[in-house]
Amino acid sequence: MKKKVLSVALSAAMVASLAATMNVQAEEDLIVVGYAQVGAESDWRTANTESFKSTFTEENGYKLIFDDAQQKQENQIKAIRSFIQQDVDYIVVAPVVETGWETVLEEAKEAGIPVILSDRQMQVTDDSLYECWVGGNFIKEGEDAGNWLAKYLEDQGRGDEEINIVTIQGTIGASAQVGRTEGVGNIVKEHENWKMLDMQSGEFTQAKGQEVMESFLKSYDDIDVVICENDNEAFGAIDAIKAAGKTCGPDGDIIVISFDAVKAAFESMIAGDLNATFECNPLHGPRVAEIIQKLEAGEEVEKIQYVDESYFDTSMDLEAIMAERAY
Ligand code: GZL
Repeated sequence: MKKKVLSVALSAAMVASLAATMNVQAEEDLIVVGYAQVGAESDWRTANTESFKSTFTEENGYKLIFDDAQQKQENQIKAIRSFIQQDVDYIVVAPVVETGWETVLEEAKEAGIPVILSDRQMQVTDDSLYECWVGGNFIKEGEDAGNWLAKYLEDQGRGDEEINIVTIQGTIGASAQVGRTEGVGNIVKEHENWKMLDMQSGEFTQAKGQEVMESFLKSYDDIDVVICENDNEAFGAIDAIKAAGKTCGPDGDIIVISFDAVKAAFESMIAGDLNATFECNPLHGPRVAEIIQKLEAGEEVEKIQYVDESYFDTSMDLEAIMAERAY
């Protein structure tokens, strides 16, 4: 009997020392993070998910529990409740829409589990329900797009022309949709010769973006500009424009502007279809890990943390820029 006990003890010691040499932390030492992701609706979302999965690894000291809500708020709420039941160390949420979160955030607070918001924001009366938010400045993205259009038209000698615009919005109620629509609207108001003919949601997807653009083209025969609230909607809109026998891009009938600046958007600009895309950096994984490390160390964290963003258009050396980008 003693020999057996001895051999078990020896093998346990060997496993522990092997783990130590391989820098693999024991399960109980890992920081457990539950991530309630929106879905997999766009190239941006894919890059955002990859950023979390490549950051929150066991070798980096984390155990990631990942949930894809397929763009449904009820699925995200279910995921948060499951994270609470599993007593994770941190809950991270990319909220599909801004409202309807108070109850489940109260439950997380009750359970003593800190919540971090990534990407989109939540509207809550008590902002102590979450530690902080990290993401894009959506209103600024919209205003930058509007100002880019004004300069582009000016440079084309169309500064005083009557300009008809349609907008394919994102998921209604999502921060990115709310902010981009507001931002573009702020600039449209500054130009009395611009007319916003129509706005409809394309749900941030290519298929719905194409469908909405098809309906716009049937309703209006004089569209000059389409604003797409993400790149995937723009890809769908471009397909619809071409199918209707019209052209788009720098020398086309319709100017196409979008948001995100994913790799496929660079390819579309290089192909001469998309005019410009306004960046919304999806690489939130490292930023959230930095926040968690600060919280672990008992440090204060900024409540609102914007990521760095830019824009890209066909006047730039897009091949060279694309070669340097991470997504
Ligand atoms: C922006 C993000 C948006 C992207 C879309 O931070 O919430 O959701 O712009 C994605 O591509 O679907």
